[in-house]
Amino acid sequence: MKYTIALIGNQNSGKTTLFNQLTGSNQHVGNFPGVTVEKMSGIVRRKSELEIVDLPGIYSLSPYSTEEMVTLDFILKEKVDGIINIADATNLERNLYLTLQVLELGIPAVLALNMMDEVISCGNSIDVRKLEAELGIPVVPVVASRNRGIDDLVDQVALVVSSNIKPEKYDFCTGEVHRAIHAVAHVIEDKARASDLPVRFIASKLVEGDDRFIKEMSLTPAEIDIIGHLTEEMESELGKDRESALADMRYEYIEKLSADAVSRSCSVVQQSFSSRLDKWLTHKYLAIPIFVFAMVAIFYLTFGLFGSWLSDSFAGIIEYLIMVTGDFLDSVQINIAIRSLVVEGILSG
Ligand SMILES: Nc1nc2c(ncn2[C@@H]2O[C@H](COP(=O)(O)OP(=O)(O)O)[C@@H](O)[C@H]2O)c(=O)[nH]1
Ligand SMILES: [Mg+2]
Repeated sequence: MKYTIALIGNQNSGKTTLFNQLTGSNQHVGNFPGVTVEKMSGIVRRKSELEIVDLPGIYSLSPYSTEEMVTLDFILKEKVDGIINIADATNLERNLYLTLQVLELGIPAVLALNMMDEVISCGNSIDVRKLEAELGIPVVPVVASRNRGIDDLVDQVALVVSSNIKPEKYDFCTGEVHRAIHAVAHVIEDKARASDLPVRFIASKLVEGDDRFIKEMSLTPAEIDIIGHLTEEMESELGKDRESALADMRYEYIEKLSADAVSRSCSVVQQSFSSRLDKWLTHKYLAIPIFVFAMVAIFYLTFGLFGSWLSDSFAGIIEYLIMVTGDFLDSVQINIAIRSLVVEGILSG
């Protein structure tokens, strides 16, 4: 039996490094059909029944970029048997966003926590067992660049795919989002199954506003109407749009999870500062006032404070020049007309 495993993760999470460790030189380069996105595949060294496909680096399974669409199409159309989701453990919160979407796919998956060397050398620690219990899939700490944890990862992957062990959990939402997703799942259930699409994942997509799969499932106008209505209800109850509702729900869950499972004695100050800054600069209501304030401040500094300092210092220099030149011309007893021309004409002018 041969199994196809998709390797997915954020950019710079160490995907290519891990891919190389897993496959050695057994690699094959190709393209995804119709796009110029490179597709690397290779056979796992110790387990030749596992074929790994290194997919493009992505941050979510939403259709925001070609890479994200290519990845999702590949996973759904090629019917991959399993997923290795690699996460940069030094940046766990951002990386887990993709993980929550992966779990909804209902495909056997393993989370590879990469860059554990950096987490440890920084003095932090991650409770892997807690993560595993909360996420409902095997979590394996690895250091891809030093070939650590790779054998364990391969064993876990072989186990989940050969026994078809699907993620135990996929429901991370509460309240209005929960209600909307479940109601939509109920509406589409039969047709999604008939089209061999993961019900829960597609329900979240529809609530999020991603309509890509409507055609494939041949939903009726009445069904589409119901979905629209359920989503609008959720938006008005929560007072935010559908995309924010889902993103906020995922981040809330992740924040709680990482507060439980990650202990930080060293904080990556720069990262948290820039992400905090980002949060304000891209805030829904505050972004524009902050932008206007920044522009006014720059304008004031240039033409106000700094400008007046510049013109004051310039005037001071000229006055000094007039005085020095006048004294000099007096001392050499130059013609009064020339002195007047230089001092009152040229310099003062
Ligand atoms: N410290 C450390 N660095 C790693 C590890 N894995 C990968 N890297 C480095 O992280 C960077 C990005 O890795 P790469 O495999 O190109 O990431 P990709 O964008 O996900 O394919 C490279 O400089 C790697 O050498 C790891 O476990 N620990
Ligand atoms: Mg890469």
